[in-house]
Amino acid sequence: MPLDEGFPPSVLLVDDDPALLRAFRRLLEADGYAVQIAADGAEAVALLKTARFDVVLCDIDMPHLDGIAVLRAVRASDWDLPVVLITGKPDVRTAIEAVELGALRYLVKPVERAELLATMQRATQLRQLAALKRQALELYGADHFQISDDAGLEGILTQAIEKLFMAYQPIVNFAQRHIYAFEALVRSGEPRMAGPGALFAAAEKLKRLDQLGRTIRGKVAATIIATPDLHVFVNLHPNDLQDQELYSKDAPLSRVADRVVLEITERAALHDIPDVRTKLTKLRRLGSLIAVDDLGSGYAGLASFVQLDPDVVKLDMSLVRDIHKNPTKRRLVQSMLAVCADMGLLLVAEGVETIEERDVLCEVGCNFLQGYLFARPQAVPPEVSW
Ligand code: G
Ligand code: MN
Repeated sequence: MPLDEGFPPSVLLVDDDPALLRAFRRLLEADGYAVQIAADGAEAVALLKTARFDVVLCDIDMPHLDGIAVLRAVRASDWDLPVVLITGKPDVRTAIEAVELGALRYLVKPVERAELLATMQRATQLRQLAALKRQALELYGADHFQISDDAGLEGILTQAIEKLFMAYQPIVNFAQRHIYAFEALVRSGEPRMAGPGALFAAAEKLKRLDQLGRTIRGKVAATIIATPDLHVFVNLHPNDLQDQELYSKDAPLSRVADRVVLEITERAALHDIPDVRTKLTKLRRLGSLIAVDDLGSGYAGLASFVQLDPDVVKLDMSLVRDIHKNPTKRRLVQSMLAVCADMGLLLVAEGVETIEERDVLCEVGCNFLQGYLFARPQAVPPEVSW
């Protein structure tokens, strides 16, 4: 799939074995890629400085500068460039380093033709998604909220957690006039910390994020247990991923995990969280699906998207707002839908407020919608008037 209309995806191919270099090059060119070759790590690093590539396919075992060093050089400046590593001598140390540095795949020689081409296709799709996200971010920026400096913060947070409740907003399949699920959104009856921004800022400052996350999950679990057939999207804060309670079989939300989609926002970086992949595997084993939230708003690089390997993608509402007046947004959303469909991901558009926005989203084929147009978040999961 071309990244720029009319241009084939460009690949930097690095291997110190000339025969393999020739064989891979022939294979990739036959599959429609534009290939540049480098015979060692140093040459690859030099090329990376002068040319733009969509994917790097690199041997690990090379003299002087090996594949891991090339990957490190890429990551020093670019978290979005997919790097596929190949090795004849797989070992745990390089595999771990490869994952930590956000390598897309670690292939072991001899590499099957089909596996290589499938990996390259996925790499190209991810590169395309990353490029679209960057465009969205450049066009529509990101929001910030302010952290309050109030001395009485501790007491206010305690009050706010006591008065915590969840509001539920439907995610609809509009084509079928059917409620697909609900997103649970945290609210508090304490007016000084009524919403997630203020609650999480205070909890972070006071190191009470575990308490806040557990309270939220406990409330959602209670509602799910009490409501037959209720499926809920639950927002996770990056801190929640560090809390062992999240992974416990006996935790309230784990007991209903097959009715839960966990949303992880793009707004926060996941680089500092160790073993994200293992953590998500545990959550999937408990029965949850994973969604990337606020796509198109965050600074998170491609590596975090790969690590999350989501089932669902939620488009940030900045891409939905006034989409009927803005052909660039429309094209961007259409392209994101195409990539998500290719990757087998469900795309949900958030923050739909008007009939005009809804109609354009439907026209481009985005059927899963959420927003005030259908229902405001409410303490009792609301009905939708179509
Ligand atoms: O980051 P996340 O996508 O989880 O946050 C969703 C937030 O957006 C919630 O606070 C919710 O109340 C709000 N929201 C939901 N629907 C709409 C909408 O149609 N318009 C606007 N402006 N906000 C919305
Ligand atoms: Mn969300």
